Amino acid sequence: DLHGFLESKDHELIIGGMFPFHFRTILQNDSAMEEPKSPKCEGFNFRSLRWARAMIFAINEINERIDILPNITLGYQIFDTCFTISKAVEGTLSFLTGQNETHPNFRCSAGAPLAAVIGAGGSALSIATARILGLYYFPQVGYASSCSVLSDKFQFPSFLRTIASDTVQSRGIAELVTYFGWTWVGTIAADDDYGKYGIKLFKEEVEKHGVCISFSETLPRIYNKDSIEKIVDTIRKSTANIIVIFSSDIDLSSLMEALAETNITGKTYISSEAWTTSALIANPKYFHFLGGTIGFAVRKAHIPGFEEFLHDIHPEHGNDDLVYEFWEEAFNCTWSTNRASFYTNISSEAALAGRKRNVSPTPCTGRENLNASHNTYTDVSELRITYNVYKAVYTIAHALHDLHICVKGSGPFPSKACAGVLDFEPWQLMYYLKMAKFTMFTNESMSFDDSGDIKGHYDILNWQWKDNQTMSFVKTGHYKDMGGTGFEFKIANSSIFWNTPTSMPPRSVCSESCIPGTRKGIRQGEPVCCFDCIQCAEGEITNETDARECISCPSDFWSNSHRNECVLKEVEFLATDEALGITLIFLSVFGASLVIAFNIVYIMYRETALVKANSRSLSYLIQFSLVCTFMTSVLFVGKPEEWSCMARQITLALGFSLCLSCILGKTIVLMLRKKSAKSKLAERGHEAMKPVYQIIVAVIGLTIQAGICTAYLILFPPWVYKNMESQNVKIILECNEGSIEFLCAMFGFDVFLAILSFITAFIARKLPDNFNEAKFITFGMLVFFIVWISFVPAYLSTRGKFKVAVEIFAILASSFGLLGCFFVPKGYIILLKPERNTEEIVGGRAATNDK
Ligand code: TCR
Repeated sequence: DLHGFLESKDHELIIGGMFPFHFRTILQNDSAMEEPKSPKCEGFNFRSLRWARAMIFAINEINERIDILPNITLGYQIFDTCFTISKAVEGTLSFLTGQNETHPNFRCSAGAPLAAVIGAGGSALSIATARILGLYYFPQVGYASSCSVLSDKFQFPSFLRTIASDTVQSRGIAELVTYFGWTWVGTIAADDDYGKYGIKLFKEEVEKHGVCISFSETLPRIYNKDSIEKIVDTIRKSTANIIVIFSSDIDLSSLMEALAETNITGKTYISSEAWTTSALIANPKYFHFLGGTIGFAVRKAHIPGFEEFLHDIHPEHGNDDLVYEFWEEAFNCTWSTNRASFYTNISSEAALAGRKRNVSPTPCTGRENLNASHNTYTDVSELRITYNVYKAVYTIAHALHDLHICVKGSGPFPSKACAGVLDFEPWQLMYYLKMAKFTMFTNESMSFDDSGDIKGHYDILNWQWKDNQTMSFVKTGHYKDMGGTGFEFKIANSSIFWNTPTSMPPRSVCSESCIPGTRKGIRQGEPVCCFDCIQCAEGEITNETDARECISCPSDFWSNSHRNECVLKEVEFLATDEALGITLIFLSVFGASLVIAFNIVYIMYRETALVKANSRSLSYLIQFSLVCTFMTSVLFVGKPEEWSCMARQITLALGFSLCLSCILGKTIVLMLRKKSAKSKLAERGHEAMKPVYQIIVAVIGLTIQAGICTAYLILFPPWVYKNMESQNVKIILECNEGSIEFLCAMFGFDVFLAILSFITAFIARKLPDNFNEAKFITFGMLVFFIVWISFVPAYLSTRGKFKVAVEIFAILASSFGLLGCFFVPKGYIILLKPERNTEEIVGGRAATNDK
């Protein structure tokens, strides 16, 4: 049962190795009736034979070198793990016991001490074996076990590896995904520590950058049609175009087989290191959907002399069953001795597809030419894990060498002791392994950090079609761990082949990003990357893409129609250059000029009876006040200013109060005259009828109003107010009246005067003289009331600049009303009916004249 590759020679130290020469163990019909046997394996793995050969090659090299372990020959002992934990544990126990109770596959020079173990391939196996070896602090150097938990030195104290932890790779893949702006990715993990931890780390990393996971699937450990179908279905249904797969090629093959039968295309796969350069997956029949795959791979190296060494293999030169099996697989023939059947009778390809191998009738001759056949074993174009194995051997050799050259008296161990190279304790070698520092022939410097890992350095490979029949892995970038959280990420976009219809990088987002003016609206129960874009409400904007919230515009601003900018609100007021404003100004100027015209007529005809009959100064005062009221409406037009706000209300109130108190004076006189005519108290009545008293009434009225106005201006002056509430899109520039109470008092007083005049005029209306002046005044007052009563609802129901216009209309209407009722009839007589302008007709009371 002992087999070895090396010619017999005395070996002083043994290095153990564990490689997955087979894909799986054969399911055994369990029976408790017989002694249990170690299960057989099936599916020959060419790739790991190359790895194992690299180990032997490195050992041979070291044995020949005189600078490393010059007088010591290394041997090896290699076990097949069959990609199964139980087999790996079995091998480990054999290493530790040194017994051949369990069957070792490769063994050389039994009896020599075992220095360290290289292996055991996949992480799950290494975790299992490292727990056992860790109990004895037995050195183990992994070459492909990259799972992050193996960095934990508390659990795995004696485990070192020549591959970086997956933390780095996951971070690198996350970087790649964010680099291309993919925010919607699916993940598939193998059902082992490698897949699960790798995807977990990837997710953690990628979620920091706001990427969402569309689906997470786990590949079944043991082939299961239903679960594979389910995964295929998920991939088909998902809108994610990027799928990250963390799995070994062996576990992945059944999924790829299933995918090849569907017509799912347009997906870009991101491969983890374990299947990036796998010949099993990079198969031409998968190319239509796997082309364009981007993968991470550990550094590769060209090992000089290794190719020749690989070819230097022949079953009849060594005496190992494995080589017979290899030969049968490579040349599809059968050895008459049928030695290989010890291991398997199902070929690798056939085994993977679940078919029975049809035993080839061609007998092997031993003269088959390995150079002519191309298989994974002889392919030296992608020596990556192979190089890791090579490095692992060198690490052990260097550590042994350091241990060997220890100078007595200055050693690292208690009381400065050294360890003997042929009788050291495992922990003593462990010490040197951790401290190992050397440079490989590739100039790569090797050293381990505290967790026994090396620095991550990955090539980023792109799967491209070469000559329409082979897949080539084109290096398009690299990812390098710089320690801490630093890294170097470079990718040459132009050299990437994308398997998309446009040959452009695929997009993979759940929802396209929201343009400025819209915000992200979450969809209940869906990942954050899936959202609806909702337009901002009026008055709110967003000026960036993918905004979460709209921001309200500042108070002077309003949103534009695209909702991506705040624009200054339009300021509204009754301007002097718009039609309405001009018309109103024109009307008021016209009214004022009419009044002035009457004034001129009065002056010109001042000696006529009619003018004389009415006290002249009072008439002039009324004319003056009407000019004032007419002109105040001009103050209402134009941009409101502090002064115009104050002036408009004051002049209006004062103007009306002057006008009305003059009229009141007049109507009082008329009323008294009527009374005195009745009561024959003519003389006393005359007293009261003196124009002076009329003026006094006017002055009193004006003074009271002036008092109210002053108090108003001092206590609560009106101010310019930007009204933003009543309309969103506009700022209405208006005068805020300050105190409504005072305003009411002012105009209330005017109304009070008007009511008094109305009453007095009404009483005096039947007075025959003065050509019915009282009647006209009554009528004028009525006009005044009607105008201002209708003003209130009109004013309250209008907005913005029309509010002001309504007020102007009221002012103009009442002023015209007063003008019309007061001066027009008189003017008519003075100008057109001078024959009636005689003392008799006017009333013959010259005494009322103010002269
Ligand atoms: N780490 C994997 C196994 C693995 C592998 C590979 C297997 C890696 N690279 C290449 C075959 C070929 C990386 C693990 O399980 O840790």
